[in-house]
Amino acid sequence: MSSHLLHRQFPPSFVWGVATSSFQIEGAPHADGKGESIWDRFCRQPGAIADASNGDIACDHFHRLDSDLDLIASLGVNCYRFSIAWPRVQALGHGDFNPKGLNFYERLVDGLLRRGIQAFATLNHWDLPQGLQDRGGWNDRDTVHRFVDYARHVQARLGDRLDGLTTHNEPWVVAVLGHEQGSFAPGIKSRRTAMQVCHHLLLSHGLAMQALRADGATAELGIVLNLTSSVPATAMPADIAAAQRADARSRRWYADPLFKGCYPEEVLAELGADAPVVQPGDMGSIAQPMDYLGVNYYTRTVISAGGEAWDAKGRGLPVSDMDWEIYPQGLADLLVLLHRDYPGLPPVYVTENGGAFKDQAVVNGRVQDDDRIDYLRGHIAAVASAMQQGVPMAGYMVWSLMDNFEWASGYLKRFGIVHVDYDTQVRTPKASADWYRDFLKDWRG
Ligand code: IFM
Repeated sequence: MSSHLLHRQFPPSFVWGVATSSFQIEGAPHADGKGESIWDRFCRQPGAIADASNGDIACDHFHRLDSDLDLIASLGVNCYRFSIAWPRVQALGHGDFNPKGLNFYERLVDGLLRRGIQAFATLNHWDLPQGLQDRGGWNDRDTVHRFVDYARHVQARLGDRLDGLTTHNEPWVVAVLGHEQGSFAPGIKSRRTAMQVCHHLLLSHGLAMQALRADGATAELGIVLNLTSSVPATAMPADIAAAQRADARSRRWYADPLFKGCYPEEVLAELGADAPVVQPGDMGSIAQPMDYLGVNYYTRTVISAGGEAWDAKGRGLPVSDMDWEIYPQGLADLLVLLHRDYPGLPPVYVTENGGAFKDQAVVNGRVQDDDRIDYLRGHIAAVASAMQQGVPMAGYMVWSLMDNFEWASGYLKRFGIVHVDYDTQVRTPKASADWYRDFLKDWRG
């Protein structure tokens, strides 16, 4: 479908945004008494980050807030999704809150509202205060309560001006990459720990939802999951069963507790002694009604019973610079599956979707990233298709506003629709930014 017709598939109420996160763009690690985060610490471990970089400067967004807000407004989006760095608000994650810490986010939110843009804030996009990690981090049940206090503190100051408030971004990443594989902060390698961390993240989500509501929340409240569509490599029964197991581990392990109040039995059985300790009442606390579900989708996962990796690139299938297969149909399939599995599914935002590509250098003020335009157009069409199949879609947000610190890949991968020159901090909207702006202009009519 051409972009010209595609925009007509979306109602006037649809939310269109761009997304970022604090550690990936802000820099200013010590400004106004900010504390150390687990990512500040992790970046200093030799070999942890592909280009040995860190988040000390990143996109210097902290010092370029006003011009970055103008940049966001210039795209014509009606929403900006960002995250709040917990160690800015409470240096250690326990004890005193830092009254200066929220000034930056207050300026951010007020600046968005002045420009007619909705503010969608995330409380935890992975940069946990190191002071909490020193006490056991997400593996320690007390962190759950510290998170609830932090959530309430943020809401008390900003809640009246936020349109959306997300508890956690991608609990799978924190649990599995951070605590099982150890490739992300805090770099722990224990499945047992990972599963307990996961439970504590979900529990803190549920308890924070309850507390925020009790305090009179006006923003929409929800959580963001990174999900994939798990498909069997062949029609062989063994591959189909393996894909179902993968789906249970990667999708249902997170969504079942949120929407059904229980972990999938087959995953609990598979985990055995590594299953998390769940206290009486926890599952009920987790399963709070949500105003929305955020879904981050980048690629599908193809599963075979033998466990062989699916080499999309080797098979000549399109891949991004992360070597993730580009498969928009997987987004539609995933959204339809969520709608089928969870009756009463709340409105769904695609809170992240986008591609890293080896962009050409800036030539005459242009970066011609046609592959990213194709990626975005294909996935927006998949959202339209899901909507036609009855999924209550509410919005779509591009990952990312601008090139930024891509975690263990450092600055080597570029996801932005705006190019960042890290030597000069000059921002150059890519062709994909122009495409998105034009698309939104057509949609507004
Ligand atoms: O950059 C990340 C983001 O922080 C979380 N979701 C996936 C993106 C791309 O890897």
